[in-house]
Amino acid sequence: MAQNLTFTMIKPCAVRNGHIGSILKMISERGFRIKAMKLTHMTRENAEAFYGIHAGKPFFEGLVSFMSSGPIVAAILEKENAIADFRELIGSTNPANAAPGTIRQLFAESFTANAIHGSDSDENALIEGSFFFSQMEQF
Ligand code: IDP
Ligand code: MG
Repeated sequence: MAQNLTFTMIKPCAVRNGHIGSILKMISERGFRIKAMKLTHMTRENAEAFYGIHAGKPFFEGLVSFMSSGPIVAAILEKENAIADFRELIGSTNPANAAPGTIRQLFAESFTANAIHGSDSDENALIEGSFFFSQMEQF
């Protein structure tokens, strides 16, 4: 896949708390273009599969319950250097360590309920985007 795409989810906590608009504004102002987007709801099975790499870790059960607890916004974003720039925009996984002005620092509720997902590599962006968008390979 081209190196200018990433996959994101606005997680259930941020949707519940009414932050979709604020987060999309930050994403847009940082220069990302939305290539595909939908409001959807992961089942427990979807969340177990999506986060399969974390199976067996102490936080896995809580993560799966949380991610299937309400609607999410899934999206494919395009920008030069998308993976790294988006990880910078969202901030550290643990919001307690997230830099000021990052999405997680502003909107996270907890380590697990940390407002937003961002892919960590081009390869995973393709895998994760394909999980939600059948046309992923065409972008
Ligand atoms: P990332 O989302 O920043 O890439 P990962 O290590 O891939 O972080 O973990 C996936 C998600 O699992 C995190 O975004 C967070 O919601 C949750 N998570 C990761 N590590 C912990 C932890 O130590 N405690 C609680 N939740 C965690
Ligand atoms: Mg990750």
